[in-house]
Amino acid sequence: MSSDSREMWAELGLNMGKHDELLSILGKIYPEIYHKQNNRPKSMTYFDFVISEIHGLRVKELIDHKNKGGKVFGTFCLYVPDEIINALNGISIGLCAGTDFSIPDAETVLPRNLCALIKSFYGFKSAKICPYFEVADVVIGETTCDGKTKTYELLGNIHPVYVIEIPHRKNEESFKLWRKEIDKFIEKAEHITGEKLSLENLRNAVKMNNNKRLTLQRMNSLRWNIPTPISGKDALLINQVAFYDDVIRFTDSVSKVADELEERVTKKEGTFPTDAVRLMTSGTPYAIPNWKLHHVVETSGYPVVAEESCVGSRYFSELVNENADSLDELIDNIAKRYFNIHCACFTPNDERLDDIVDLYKKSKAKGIINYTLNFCTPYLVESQKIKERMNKEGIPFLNLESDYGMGDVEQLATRIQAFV
Ligand code: BJ8
Repeated sequence: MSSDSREMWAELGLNMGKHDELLSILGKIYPEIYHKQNNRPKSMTYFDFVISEIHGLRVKELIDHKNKGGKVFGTFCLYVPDEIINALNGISIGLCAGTDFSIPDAETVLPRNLCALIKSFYGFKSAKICPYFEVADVVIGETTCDGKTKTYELLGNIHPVYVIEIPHRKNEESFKLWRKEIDKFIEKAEHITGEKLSLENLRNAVKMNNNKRLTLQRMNSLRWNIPTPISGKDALLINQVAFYDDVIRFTDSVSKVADELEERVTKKEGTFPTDAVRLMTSGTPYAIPNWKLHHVVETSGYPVVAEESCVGSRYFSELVNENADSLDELIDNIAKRYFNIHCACFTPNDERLDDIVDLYKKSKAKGIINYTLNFCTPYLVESQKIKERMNKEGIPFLNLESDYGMGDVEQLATRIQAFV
């Protein structure tokens, strides 16, 4: 990292000692996990560069955006509508939440038996080790799981927070509540940015985000070929970077990866042998830099070919209907698209079971690893329903629970090998 970046972090008030330590850990694990892979697509160079500058250039871009009058919105959940933020000259950033490095700081305030993702993000803020957090004008929280809902109350004491209420049932009354929540969010976002939503700026933002999701669909569906032309780890990295890179540049870079993968498919060139046992995952999100499960699975010799996850199919499988004659109609279309995300925070959530079966068939996987972060009640309990459905469908299924620590890596590898 350049000395300019160090100056920038100091100005943001980061805890420089801890931040250096974090970057040094990342600097060691990334080459180990990523560079040692077989036959990576050349177009992944862009994503290697993004990681090498993870707290540098992108943070600088956000500061430049703010200096020109724009705003930055930090988020932790798929239910926060990016289109509205972008239409109002805001940038939406998925904040750091994927490492145990920040967890000891969080545990001075939060209970230990809470999901790692929540503790990780709280620790990033309380210990001042995430430049994105310090750049964010506001964090947009949501009432999804109880852990996040209550943590946003505490977070509100140390950072500006606005919480969107997420209904938990998929019926007409809940949709009406959701639509009102979107209106309230628009009002808040207009107030923060000083901009006004119009049919034109919202339509542009919808198009831009649809394009991004379509490109992710294209890249991810190329993984379904045999042999798979890209490792699950590389695909995961792309799906993670989606949350904080510039939308247009990111879309362009993913498109280049997809072009290269198409060529590989034509030549039957893969990253794993044609007869390698293909696996897909379902479950809780993989916030960057949580590469643990994919690393364990793929170093055991099995390519991961799809993820039913918020860092995966739940993020890109649905688009916003662009056909709307009025602003109100377009907002309605956005509300519908987001209401149709099948998170376990909804009850019942049986559409998710269909999604998993559908992705399993399309990806030509041979088994599903259902991965849940420890203490995530909604996904842990829903695992039972998934198991019952997969048993009925005759789909091999393995339930794994883990956190961000590396202590269980060998045990995970043994269980995965036994499953295969
Ligand atoms: S739409 S999955 S991003 S809520 S893993 S913090 S649920 S205890 S992250 Fe999520 Fe939105 Fe749903 Fe997706 Fe709570 Fe579970 Fe932790 Fe979770």
